[in-house]
Amino acid sequence: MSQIKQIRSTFLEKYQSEPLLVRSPGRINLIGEHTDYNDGFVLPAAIDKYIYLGFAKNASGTCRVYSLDFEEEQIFSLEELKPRTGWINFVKGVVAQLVQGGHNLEGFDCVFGGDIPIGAGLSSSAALENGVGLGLSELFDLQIEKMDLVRYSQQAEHTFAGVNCGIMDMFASMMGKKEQVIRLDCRSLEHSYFPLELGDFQLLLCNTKVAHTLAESAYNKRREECQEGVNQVKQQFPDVNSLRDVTPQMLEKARGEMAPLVYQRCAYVIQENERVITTCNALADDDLEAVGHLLYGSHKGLSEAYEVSCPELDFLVDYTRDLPYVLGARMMGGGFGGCTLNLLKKSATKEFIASITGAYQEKFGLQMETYEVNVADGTGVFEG
Ligand code: GAF
Repeated sequence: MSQIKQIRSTFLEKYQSEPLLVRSPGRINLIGEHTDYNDGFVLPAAIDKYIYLGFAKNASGTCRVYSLDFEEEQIFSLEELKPRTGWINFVKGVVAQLVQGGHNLEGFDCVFGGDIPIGAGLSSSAALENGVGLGLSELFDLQIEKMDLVRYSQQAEHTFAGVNCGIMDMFASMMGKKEQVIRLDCRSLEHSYFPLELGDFQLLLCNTKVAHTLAESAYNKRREECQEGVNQVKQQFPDVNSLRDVTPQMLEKARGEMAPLVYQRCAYVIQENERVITTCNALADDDLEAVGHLLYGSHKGLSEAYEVSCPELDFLVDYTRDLPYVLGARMMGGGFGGCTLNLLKKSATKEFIASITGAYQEKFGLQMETYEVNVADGTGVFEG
């Protein structure tokens, strides 16, 4: 049964009504990792892997939410909007933001499920948060701007999931456009769309199927290290507000005052920002070989300087280096597991999947998954 049919039939069975339907995508990020919370640049896109959600009012003060994937219902009152554990936080967190934002909510029922692999770094949580925000805005006719919904999703993540994330994931999921990557300035939120024309090449994700527990604490730690770097540079250059404002020369001048690790983290972020700009130029010139080199450069920085990779991700990237049909590869997202992003020749995809899957199985005893993704539209009401 299709996801949509399943949502409808579960909704009817559990809540006896016909739901309003919303579709919310996961995301990839071509390049620009750990730059978003440093006011920098990123180059993400929404993908054709989705969470589908159904909503209906229930004329009470109670919210009943059913997850198809977890086969579990959770119920909460609009009077009691405190974090719990597990998936419900992504729903409750957004509801809390809407209430705090002064929007008039009443009780509702919701059923959701989808095909974004969980824990793969494809932002299933941002997709869920956006879907909840947009769905409730439509259901209660709140007419909330998409950009405000993006902010509510980010705040939900900070306050209910405990991850001090940047804005990239929810922005890409909400604002995505078919066949276009988004060049986003995470400071001003100015953005432009770039057609992703890969010709004989394509993007392929390899899912390590690992999600190391370090991820959340290390993520928050990296943010702190970047902030420490900014504070030190600021002593000599008072106009600096984030790493976005710091040039390599400024960083060198402040180096003496900095712990070596802080310097290393900041240097990575400054270089990665540069790589986003260079990648946009290479895409505009149809120079996919250059894009491939930049992907490898990003991975090296993430692995060696920012230290957010892991043996499984490094193995998958290293494996591609001698393959003539792969132009570039890198870990994608926060790190410590999840997916690598590979830019490779379409005609070699089958051969690539067979050989890398076998090698990964042999090395780690794990069955890797691969996804051929297409770039898709962002969160919206689903009329199908
Ligand atoms: C995670 C975060 F949620 C994003 O905000 C971003 O920082 C990313 O890691 C790293 O680029 O996905």
